[in-house]
Amino acid sequence: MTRRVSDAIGRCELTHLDRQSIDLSRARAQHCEYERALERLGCRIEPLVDASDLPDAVFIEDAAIVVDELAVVTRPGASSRRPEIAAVASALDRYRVVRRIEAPGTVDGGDVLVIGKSVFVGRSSRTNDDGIHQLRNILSPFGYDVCAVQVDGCLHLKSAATSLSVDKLLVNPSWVSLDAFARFDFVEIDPVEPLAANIVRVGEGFVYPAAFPRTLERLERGGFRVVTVDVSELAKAEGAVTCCSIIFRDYSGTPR
Ligand code: CIR
Repeated sequence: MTRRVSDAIGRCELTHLDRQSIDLSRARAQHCEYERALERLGCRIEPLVDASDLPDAVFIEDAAIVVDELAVVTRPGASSRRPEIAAVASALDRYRVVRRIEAPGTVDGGDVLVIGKSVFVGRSSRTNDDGIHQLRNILSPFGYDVCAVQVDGCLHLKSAATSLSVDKLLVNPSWVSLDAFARFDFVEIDPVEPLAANIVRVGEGFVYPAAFPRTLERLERGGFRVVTVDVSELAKAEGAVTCCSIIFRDYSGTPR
């Protein structure tokens, strides 16, 4: 599931970056390139309704967490982003039972790293303890182990750690303690590319920003099959690659 780049992206939330002008048509072209890369890895793209007045709507990952058994629609930490969730909830309703994070809880999907039945949740400027508690209550009956992880110096947990396989993570250890991930092996980003720990995994294929050639070299040396995309305009809005999609299995039409 993806959502088109809003006309209003120039008014996006920014936490760690200074505002730079974003070329809208270039951002849209890059977003299309990203969607094509996902298709090459076997995804079917379902674009959501336009949200021309919602600056950050393209970063759809933050609006929901989808696992096999259900979807959890979040309550984003930035209040400007809360109007994004209505359309995401109704689109997901066709695929999953939908649960919600309620006030005073806040969760951004960018803080939620799901690997099998392990769910790591960043405690960040966007995701609070009440939100983590609610997420644990929703997911634990389905056998998920929800573990809070402190995140410092970056926007979301997935700015600091994403999955390369069931037992290997791509990490920036300056932003998250690796103690939380005791059972994992790691590929560390090249230190001159601090934002390089965010990668999209679809099965054994990957979509990754072209902006991090040194870390890409480490990944390729490790045998990972990576498709690169230029997402430089979206990066000006503090968007990474995982945040531009919600990836899940389509069981609709399959009796479960
Ligand atoms: C925000 O600050 O909310 C957006 N400008 C960027 C969100 C990026 N989301 C993500 O990495 N999951």
